[in-house]
Amino acid sequence: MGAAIVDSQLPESAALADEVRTGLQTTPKRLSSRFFYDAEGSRLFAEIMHSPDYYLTRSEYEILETHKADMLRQFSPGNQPFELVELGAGDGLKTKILLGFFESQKADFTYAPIDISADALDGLVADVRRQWPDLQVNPRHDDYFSALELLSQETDNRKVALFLGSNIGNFAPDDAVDFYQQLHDRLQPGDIVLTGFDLQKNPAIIHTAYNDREGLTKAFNLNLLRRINRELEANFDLDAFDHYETYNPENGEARSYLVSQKVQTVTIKALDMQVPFQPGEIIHTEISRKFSRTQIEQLAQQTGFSVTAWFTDSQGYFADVVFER
Ligand code: AVJ
Repeated sequence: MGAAIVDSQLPESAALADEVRTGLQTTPKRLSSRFFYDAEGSRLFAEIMHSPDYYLTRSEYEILETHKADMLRQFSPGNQPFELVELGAGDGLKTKILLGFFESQKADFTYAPIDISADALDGLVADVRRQWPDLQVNPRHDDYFSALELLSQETDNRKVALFLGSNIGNFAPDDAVDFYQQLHDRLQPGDIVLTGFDLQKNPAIIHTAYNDREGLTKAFNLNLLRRINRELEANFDLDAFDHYETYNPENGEARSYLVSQKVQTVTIKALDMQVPFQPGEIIHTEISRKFSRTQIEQLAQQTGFSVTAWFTDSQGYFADVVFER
């Protein structure tokens, strides 16, 4: 049997308390998207990935299906063993394309999925172990930053870090540079990072992806308030907040907000806090950044990586890019 899930005992509830205490006392109010992924949030995100308006998942799925053989050649020239480490694995929907193909080719690799959602990770690990009982799986319940440690562990095998799904889009530009610099510091020469970048495109298409007709993105965004109600004994009235999305094609930033529909005061008992809202006042909850090819090449260059492969879907909506250390 495989090893148990390594849990860093993230004090997630303490982190949420800190975030809410500072974020709701700042002007404009803000809460980090990292707190979206409780059990319900992970479930809603899985639904978003299947929704017709959220093109990102379909585009990346197509890329992985089409280029899985090229990717294996990149990761494992001459069949050399490698360690696949996935940052923010989620339910692994897309990664399973690679795992299944790599297994069918008898590639010599191990798989270390890392995710902040214990529920998503448990499901993924159970699935992977059922489908490929011979694959060595080393899961870790953790955030991206602690996951960097795993990448600095010295081994003889090449490390291949997967950072799929445009998770990179949640970083502010400076934080993205900082993160790749940290990856560069921890990896060895020859190691690889495969990143999924959502590309800049017709702004209307992007806008709709975060304003889907089924209201899934709205439910996903509002779920953050439900989580705060439950974990911090707050009394947010979910009907008194709306979802609002902007996309700015000048800087490639999609931004999500929660909007107070009226004058109201929310009580957060666990923090002994009262939070007043004006009508129309926002809480900024997420950045989902879209990239140009030039920006991606600059990110690699600024942080010491070389771009060794560039895979895109037939519509040119999304790119999975190989950076080599
Ligand atoms: C999981 C961060 C890539 O930003 O597109 C989906 C999350 N937010 N709909 C994204 C999300 C709203 C998603 N990422």
